This record gives sequence, C-alpha cells and structure tokens, in this order.
Amino acid sequence: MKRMGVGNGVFIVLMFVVMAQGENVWALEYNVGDSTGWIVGPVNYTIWAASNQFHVGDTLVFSYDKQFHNVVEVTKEKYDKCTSAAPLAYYNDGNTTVVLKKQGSHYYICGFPGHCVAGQKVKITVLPLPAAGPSPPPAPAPSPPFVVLDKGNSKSNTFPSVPLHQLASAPLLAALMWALIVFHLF
Ligand SMILES: [Cu+2]
Repeated sequence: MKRMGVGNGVFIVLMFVVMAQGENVWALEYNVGDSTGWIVGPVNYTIWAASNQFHVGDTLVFSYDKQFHNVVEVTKEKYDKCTSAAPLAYYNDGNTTVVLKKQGSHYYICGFPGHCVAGQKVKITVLPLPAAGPSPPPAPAPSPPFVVLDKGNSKSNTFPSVPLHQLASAPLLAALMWALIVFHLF
C-alpha cells in the first residue's frame, strides 16, 4: 500500500510538469478507418470520424495501397464535389501521417476516379487543445507578499523583504519532488 503513495506522487509530479510546459502531451494518433484503413467501400468515414474527437496536435494515419489510393486534402467545396484538382495537400506514400495543426474542419478525399463518390472521403473537425477547453485545474493563487513596499517611496529605508515562499520557485519545487521520487524508487 506504501507503493500507491509513490505512484500518486509520480502522477502529481507529471501533472505539474505537464502544466508547467503547457504542451499537448496527450496528442493521439488515429488510424483512419481503424484496422480497415483507407479504402473504398466498406468504411463509412463520416461515422468513423463522428466516433472520435480530434484535437490540435493529434495525428491522422492513412494506411492504403498506393497503387489504388491516395490522400488529397481539399477545400469543403471540392470535398462536396469530390474534386481533387489543385489540392491543399497531396500524399501517395501508402502510409500517410498528417499532424492536425489547425483547429477547424479539414477535408480529405481519395483522388482515384470514383473513390470519393463511393465514400472514400472524410471530414475531420479539429478541436482546440484540451488544456484550452472546459475546466483547466485552477492555478494556486499566489499569496500576497508579507510586506507591501510603497513603490512611490523609493527613499524608504526599510529593507526589501522577500517572502520565503517566493524564494521557493516552481522549477525548484519540481526538481525537489523528482529527487524525492527517485530516492523512493531506487
Ligand atoms: Cu481510393
């Protein structure tokens, strides 16, 4: 049962590091069409896309036989019309990885004749980073300094008083916590 304490500690530290870095470390990879991949026929990609949530930083993987398919990113108009002329992006490597960098709608079709019309097309709606979403954990409010120096009175002969809790900076705390956990584990 003591181990659980260490595990919780690791988790808390990880959360701390994640929040400190402000990066989307929860980025996910989605295989378009899951195990079936990017083909024409059996997969309804609209239903597939609706069953997933995509965020900025996530990755789409299109797996396909490049002899018979490709991946063409197009505008909404071209997506609706299944036209792949003058695409926004074009891939034909058979295993296409696309990082979703911008929030909003992205449209992908297969450029082979008839495939898009037959359903080989997918609209991906990219949501903002989870961190910018509904309820980020509230940051601990910094407590007010012990002594409020009168800024207007620079000739004040009181010594500037730096509260202890300001000396213990966040990185220092993180490092300290890491040291404690490493100490526990090894
Ligand atoms: Cu195709």
